[in-house]
Amino acid sequence: MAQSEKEAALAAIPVDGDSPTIFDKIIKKEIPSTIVYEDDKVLAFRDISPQAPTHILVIPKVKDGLTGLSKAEERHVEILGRLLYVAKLVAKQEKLDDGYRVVINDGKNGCQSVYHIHVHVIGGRQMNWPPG
Ligand code: TR5
Repeated sequence: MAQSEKEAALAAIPVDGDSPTIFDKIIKKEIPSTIVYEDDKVLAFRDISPQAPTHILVIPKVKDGLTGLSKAEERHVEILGRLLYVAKLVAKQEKLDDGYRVVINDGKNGCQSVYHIHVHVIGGRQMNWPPG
């Protein structure tokens, strides 16, 4: 049986600093992904296990210690802003004109499974609140 998102998150071992994750291989194009946006600093690609008709991950190309939001420092302010701006750009590109959800999972309780900061852009259906 396939591992659920929650099981994957609980099983994930947080990595420190700049230790590589699967996202490094996606950035280097060593493993395939469906890229929907790319610039010199940011990559956005479709989530392999979509939770809605549109589910995109927006990541920095250079992690610079930013394994998750809780590790953010002053030097990360610019890239954090850029990740959110690109989230907006891809939502527009995907025509999520009726709205969408932007999520950053952090740590075990936040169900983070990949320790390279990423912004989920999820849309194409009605979201619920509160989240589970
Ligand atoms: O749980 P968090 O917030 O850490 O989100 C990590 C996300 O990465 C999940 O939604 C996964 O489905 C997604 N993911 C994991 C892999 C992967 C991916 N998205 C695209 N391509 C992927 N590959 C090739 N390999 C993964 N292990």
